[in-house]
Amino acid sequence: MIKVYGDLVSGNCFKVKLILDLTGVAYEWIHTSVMDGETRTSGFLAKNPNGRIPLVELEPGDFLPESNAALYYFAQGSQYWPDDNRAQAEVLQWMFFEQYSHEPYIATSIFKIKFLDKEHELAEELAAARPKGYAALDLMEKALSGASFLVGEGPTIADFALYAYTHRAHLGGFSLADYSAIRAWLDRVRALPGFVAMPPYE
Ligand SMILES: N[C@@H](CCC(=O)N[C@@H](CS)C(=O)NCC(=O)O)C(=O)O
Repeated sequence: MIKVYGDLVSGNCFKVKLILDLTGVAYEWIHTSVMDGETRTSGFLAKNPNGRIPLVELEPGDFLPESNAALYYFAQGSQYWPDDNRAQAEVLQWMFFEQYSHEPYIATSIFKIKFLDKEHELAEELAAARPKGYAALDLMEKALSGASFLVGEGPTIADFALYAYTHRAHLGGFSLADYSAIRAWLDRVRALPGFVAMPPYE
């Protein structure tokens, strides 16, 4: 059985759970905590030298790191990966955008505030991330105004890649109050059959 090393407080890990739940693939979840240093043990580094979760073990000893690589892998043959090359390129465009223009500002702000508990200590860094995170949200809002999903008519892994940290953006100090198209899109993702929510932040 497929194994996923991850922690459900992480949006990157949640992406993998989401695609597996939505496509009905059975998996074993192996809780691996960043905060307890479990991604940096010699045992874990032997599995993923990059020392990060999520990590998928497809077959014993066959490891696939990177959340968006996992989204791609498990979406093959499903409705969440389009057939058309142009649409595939657009899905990838959003997934690269997520890693370069969204996650580095929104996810890292959540981490600094909620997990490191350093909102005051890191106030300058957080303030610098704020306009960049909002720029990513502005771009998504524009794309989703008049569209149900990011690419084409139905949900794709582009939506799942961006759902992960957008629905928790408030935890990083980003308000979605002015983003009605994003909020409606979040609801559409949540309404997909098989969707299982990320556990609430304690
Ligand atoms: N680009 C990677 C990022 C993975 C990542 O940064 N994971 C964090 C948790 S969300 C982690 O494992 N951090 C542990 C560390 O850096 O030591 C992905 O999308 O999977």
